[in-house]
Amino acid sequence: MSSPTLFSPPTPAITTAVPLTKKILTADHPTWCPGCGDFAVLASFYRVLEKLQYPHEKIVTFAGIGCSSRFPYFVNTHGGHYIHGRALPFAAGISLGNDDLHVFVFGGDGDGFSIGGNHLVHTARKNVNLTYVIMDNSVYGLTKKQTSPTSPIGFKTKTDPTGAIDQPINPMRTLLNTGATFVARSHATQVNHMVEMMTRAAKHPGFSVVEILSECVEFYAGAFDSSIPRKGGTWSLIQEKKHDGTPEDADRHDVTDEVAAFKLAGQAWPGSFGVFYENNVRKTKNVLEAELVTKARERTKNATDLQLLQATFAKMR
Ligand SMILES: Cc1ncc(C[n+]2csc(CCOP(=O)(O)OP(=O)(O)O)c2C)c(N)n1
Ligand code: SF4
Ligand SMILES: [Mg+2]
Repeated sequence: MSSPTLFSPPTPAITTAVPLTKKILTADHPTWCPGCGDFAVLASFYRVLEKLQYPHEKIVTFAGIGCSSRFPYFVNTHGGHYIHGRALPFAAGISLGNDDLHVFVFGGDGDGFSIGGNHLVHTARKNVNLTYVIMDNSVYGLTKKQTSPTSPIGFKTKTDPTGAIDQPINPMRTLLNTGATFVARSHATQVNHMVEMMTRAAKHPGFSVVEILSECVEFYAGAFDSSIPRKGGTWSLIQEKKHDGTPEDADRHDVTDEVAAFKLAGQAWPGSFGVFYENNVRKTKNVLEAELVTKARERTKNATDLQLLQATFAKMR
């Protein structure tokens, strides 16, 4: 299970001629436990792709290791299942080398915030054009209940049998701090909301990230009940500014205001859901690299790669 695999979709001829449907996009039978929140994230992602109708051969789904990271197996697109915590640098390379692809990365709270935390910071700050979906269940699910970086203090696990003692990270503050240019939060019990957040993230030019609270029914049942209305919880949606000149608009959230986003991120648990931050001004690394290449081509008078190599060897003689 934990050996990394790179794979192409099982269907031999992917064509852009037929509209993408859930049937076409379904690759394998999900092996998650019955009731796992990740099923709803997958169902929502099918809907996102049905909505966006990207050319099938231009979609890539990628992941590290974890229950949530099995995601690409269940989506019939190009993709890969890679090393725990290392999906982002690999996916960044895919995006930077093939700017016409739509790159999606999936993972868990452990994969993203723990072992892959450093990669998250650097992929985000570079504003690589890809979408990262973190399925946060506040536990290590695949390895059967260890404390994760989002487990609350007191949560009893195999690594903390008397209850977690370390301060958990605040995912929204952490993501905002990385320099990600699109940061949103959703919940696996809210399919329409997930579809909206993932669609906006996919359309965002740059590094977009959506944290989705997705319950692990096996090892942390009830973790997110406080944000599920039918279980007595509070579902608090971020009201975004409409710029309509009405007095009530003054109290709405400006998604371009980083300070306001940090303030929202500091709310008491279970906090709010929606888009915390969106910056469409900062250039992506994809664009910056393309500019570098263009300038270099101009400087070298559009010499071919072979000519450049030969010139370099000639200098070394
Ligand atoms: C380099 C490496 N370290 C540790 C592991 C063991 N391991 C596999 S998944 C995982 C944590 C999974 O937790 P999370 O990322 O939250 O995903 P979930 O299973 O909860 O969806 C760990 C520690 C591994 N496979 N590879
Ligand atoms: S162990 Fe938890 S996260 Fe993993 S499939 Fe089962 S319910 Fe989902
Ligand atoms: Mg987890």
